[in-house]
Amino acid sequence: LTIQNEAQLKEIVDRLVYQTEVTDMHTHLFSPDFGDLNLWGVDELLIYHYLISETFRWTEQDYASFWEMSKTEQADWVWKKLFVEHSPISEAARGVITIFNRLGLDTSSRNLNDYRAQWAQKSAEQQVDDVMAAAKVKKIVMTNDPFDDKERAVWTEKQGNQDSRFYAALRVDPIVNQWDQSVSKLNELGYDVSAEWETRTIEETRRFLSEWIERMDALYLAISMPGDFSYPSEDHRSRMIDDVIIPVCQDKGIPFGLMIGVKRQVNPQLRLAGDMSMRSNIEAVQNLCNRYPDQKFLVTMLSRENQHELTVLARKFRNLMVFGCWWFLHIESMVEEMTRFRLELLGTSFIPQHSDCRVFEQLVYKWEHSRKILANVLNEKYATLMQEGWVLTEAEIQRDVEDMLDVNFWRFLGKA
Ligand code: FIX
Ligand code: ZN
Repeated sequence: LTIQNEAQLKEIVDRLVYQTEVTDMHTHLFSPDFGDLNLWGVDELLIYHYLISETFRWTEQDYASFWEMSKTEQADWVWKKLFVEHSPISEAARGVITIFNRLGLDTSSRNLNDYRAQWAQKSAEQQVDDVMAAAKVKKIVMTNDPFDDKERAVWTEKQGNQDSRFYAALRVDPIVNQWDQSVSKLNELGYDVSAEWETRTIEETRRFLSEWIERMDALYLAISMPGDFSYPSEDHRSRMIDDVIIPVCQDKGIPFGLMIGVKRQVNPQLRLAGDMSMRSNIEAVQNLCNRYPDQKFLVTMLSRENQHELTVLARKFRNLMVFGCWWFLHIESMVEEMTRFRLELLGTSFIPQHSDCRVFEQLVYKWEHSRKILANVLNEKYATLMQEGWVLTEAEIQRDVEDMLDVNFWRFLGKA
């Protein structure tokens, strides 16, 4: 079925982009198997760290007294400052309103206790089903950390993840970025490592990763790197990557995911909300892709200034998959800019978005806001092709959209 005109094109592109079920390849969500690690509900939505840092801009209140409050009190405070005393215009605040509206709440009432009462009628399992249906997300990749005592207990003492819609990604930040603290933790878990970088330590750290990849059935190893990450370098990071991470990834046939450009804790008083972005040196990624052509790298970067060169680099290395508009880039203007030049440089061979959700209902707004932009940019690109006499079919557009929202990720993993 060929597309006849631009009105029909728009109907088809919008429908496909809004309806195609997504694989969300990086989140901080958990399946209901993980009990209260699965965050959901209106209070959790309001105390999302993005909103906490925005709220503090409107008050002189000291940080400590905020952290001493109960969750409900914190949520009341965020609601008052960001939704009552000011309009919820920022991306994160607007997102809450999108969620309320899509889940059928009356956004005009502004009555937080009514919203709470409506949420109280749900179970975690029900809400996970309803939100995945509303957001049209079919597969969710979690962020999994064996050093987290609560999470580890679910994997080792309970059933682990039994929900086939959820997948694991093994986070390796501590062993790469905080080796000194990790040594004792690994010892506690039964791995014979020492602070010295010697054969036994290397073998045992490999064994740690291999065993946890198997236990979790992890799709990839993941890390966030500071903006000053350089590779190769005479430092622990390069040693860990060369001697442990890459050999294990190669052995298991899984990608290494790098999220580069964080400056952690520029304001520690804000806790999780206290991190900043930082420009990075793209050569680290170039050198990794070059040294390990058989190893796949999933990469996203946090500063706007690195985006264009990262996309150009993906033209040079097929083992590099660019993904998502991360964190402070997950705002309308940046998603639009990045999606546009990524399409212009790479065609459809990238992963335009991941949600990074921490609270379950956020899937609704993060995906809807991004789909809207993707649909607009795609409409424009297909329209210019049609103007040149190129004949498009609905099936071709469906293929392209499915690639970007779902299949590119699995194909890169060798699982599609
Ligand atoms: O390192 C990460 O995976 C980051 O996404 C998080 O640490 C960050 O706090 C976040 O939630 C960003 O969206
Ligand atoms: Zn994240």
